[in-house]
Amino acid sequence: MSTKNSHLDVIIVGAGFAGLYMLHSARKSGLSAIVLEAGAGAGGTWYWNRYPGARCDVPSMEYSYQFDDELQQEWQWTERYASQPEILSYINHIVERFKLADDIVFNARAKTAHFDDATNAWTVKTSTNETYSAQFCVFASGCLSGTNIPDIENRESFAGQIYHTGNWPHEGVDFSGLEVAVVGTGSSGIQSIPLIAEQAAKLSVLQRTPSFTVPAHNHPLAAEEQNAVKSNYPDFRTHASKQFTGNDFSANERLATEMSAEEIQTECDRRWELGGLNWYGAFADLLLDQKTNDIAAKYVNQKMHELVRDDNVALTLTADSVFGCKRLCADTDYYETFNKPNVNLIDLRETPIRSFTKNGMMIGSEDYSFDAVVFATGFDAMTGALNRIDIRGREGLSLKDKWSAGPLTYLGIQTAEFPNMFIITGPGSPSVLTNMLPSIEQHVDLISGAINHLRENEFVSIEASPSAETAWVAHVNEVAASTLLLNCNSWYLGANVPGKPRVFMPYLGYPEYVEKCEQVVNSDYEGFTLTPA
Ligand code: NA7
Repeated sequence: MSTKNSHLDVIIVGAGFAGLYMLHSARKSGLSAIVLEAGAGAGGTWYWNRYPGARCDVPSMEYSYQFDDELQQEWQWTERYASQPEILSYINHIVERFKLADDIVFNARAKTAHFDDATNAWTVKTSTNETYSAQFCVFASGCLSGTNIPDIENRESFAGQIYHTGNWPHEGVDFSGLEVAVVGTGSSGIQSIPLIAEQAAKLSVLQRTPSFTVPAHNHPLAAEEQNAVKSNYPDFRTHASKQFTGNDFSANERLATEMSAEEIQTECDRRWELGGLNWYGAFADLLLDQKTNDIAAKYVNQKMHELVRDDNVALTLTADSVFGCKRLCADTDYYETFNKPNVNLIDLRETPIRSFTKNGMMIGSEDYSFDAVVFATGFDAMTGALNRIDIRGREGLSLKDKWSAGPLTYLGIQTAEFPNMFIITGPGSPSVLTNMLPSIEQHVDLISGAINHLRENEFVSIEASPSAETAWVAHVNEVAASTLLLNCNSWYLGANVPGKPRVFMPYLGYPEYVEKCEQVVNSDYEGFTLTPA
C-alpha cells in the first residue's frame, strides 16, 4: 500500500457505510485518505452483527446510498427489508465498484488518536503498532459498535458457550439439541429469538423490559415494486428527507386528539398492516402527547394478546413503557414463538439473574441449566466506540474526560478543542433517529465541503467554538425535552449501560437539522473557528 505510514490528508476510522463513503468523497476531492478498520472486512455493524435473523428495520430501497445514481438504479434488492448477508454483499460490491480496498487497512483497530497543536495534524496509532498522520481525522466508528455485555458474577465458571449478537461467529452457530438462553429483548433479541427457537431443544428468553414490537411484514421485493421507486428515485429520496426521521413513511399530519375513535382505529389498523417503523408516522403527536401514545401502546399490546395463547406469558410480554421511546422493534413471528412448547419466558424483573454457574445461571432462586447463553444486550451506543479510543485534542485534552458528563458537540459533527476532527453521525446529530444512510451521506458531504473550503481559502484548521457547542447541546436537550423520549430507559439516553451519564444523545428532526447545516455553511461556517495558514 503506497500511502501507508506517510502523511495523509485524511485518516478515517471505520469501514462501515460512513467510512466507505467518506473515503470515496475524499478521493473525489483529490485528497489522500486511508481507512483504518478493526475487522478483516468492510461493513461495520453489518460485518459484526451476523446473528440469526439480523436484518435492517429500514426498507432496503431506502437503506442504500443515493450518491451515485447508476449504483442505485443497478443494484437489485431481493426483500423489503434486507438481511445482514445481503447488506454485506451490497457493501462489498461498493468496495469493489469504487476500488476502495486499496486505501483500507483491515485488522487495524485505532487505539490512540492525538492532535498536535504545533502542526495542526492528527496521529493515529493502531493495534498493529502502525502510525498514521494526517491533517484531518474523521471518526466513522459507528453509533452501535461498542458491545454492551452485562457484568454477571462467575462468568468464567460457565462451561457452556457465550455469544453476543453484535460479535457473532462468522461460521455461524448450530444450536440444534441445545438448551439456550437469550438475554435481552430489544431488536437483536426479537429478530434472533424466533430462529434460535426453531433450532434449540429448549430456549429460555430472559426479559428485563418487554419491548413494543410490530410485524415487519417482510416479503420478497417484486420487480414492479422496485421499479416504481427506481423510476422516480430522486423524488422518493426528497420525500423521505422531508420527514422528521428521514424515512419514507407517510406521516399522518393530524393529532390523534383531532380524530374520531373510528379514524384512530382505522389508522392503527393501517399501520399494523403497513408494518415496521411506519408506526412513528401514525399520529403527529405520537411522541408528544402521552394520551395519544397510550392509544398506540394499547393497540399493539392488544394485538400481542391475540397472538400469544398463554395469558400469563402475554402478561409478561405486555410492554408498559412509552410507545416508540425505546426504538420500536419490527419482527417476524416474535410473539408466535412464545406458543412453542420449547420456549420459556423468564421475567428478570421478578427474578433477576444472580450469577453464572458451571452449568447455566442462577436466576431468582432457581438453578437453570444452559449449554449456550446469547447476550442480545445491545451497545454502549453513540459514545462507546469513540470512548474506547484514546482521543486527545488540544494540549492533550482527553475526549473521554471532556465527555464524562455526556457528549458535547456542535451539530454532532465536531467537538470544541479537537480541531480538524470530525465525527460522522455523532451524538447531537439526527443519526440513529433517522435512516442512517442519508444521514451519513449528509454528514460526509458536509465534512468534505468543509475540508474543500479550508483548502480553497488557505485555512489550516476548523474547530467548533465552545459557545456554539454549548448552545447546540442546549437545543438538542430542549427538543428532546419537548417529547416523550426522555420517559424511558433507552440507549438513546445511555440508560442501558450502568454508570453512563443519562443524556439524550441524538437530535430529533432531520429536515430542521439539514436546514441548520445549510445555514451554517452559507454563513461562512458560523459557529466554527477557521484558522488561517
Ligand atoms: P437494545 O435495543 O439495547 O436491547 C438490549 C436488550 O438487552 C434490552 O431488552 C435490554 O433490557 C436488555 N439488557 C441489557 N442489559 C441487560 C442486563 N444487564 N440484564 C438483562 N437484560 C439486559 O439492543 P439491540 O442490539 O437489541 O438493538 C440495538 C439497535 O440495533 C436497535 O435499536 C436497532 O436500531 C438496531 P432493558 O430494555 O435495558 O431493560
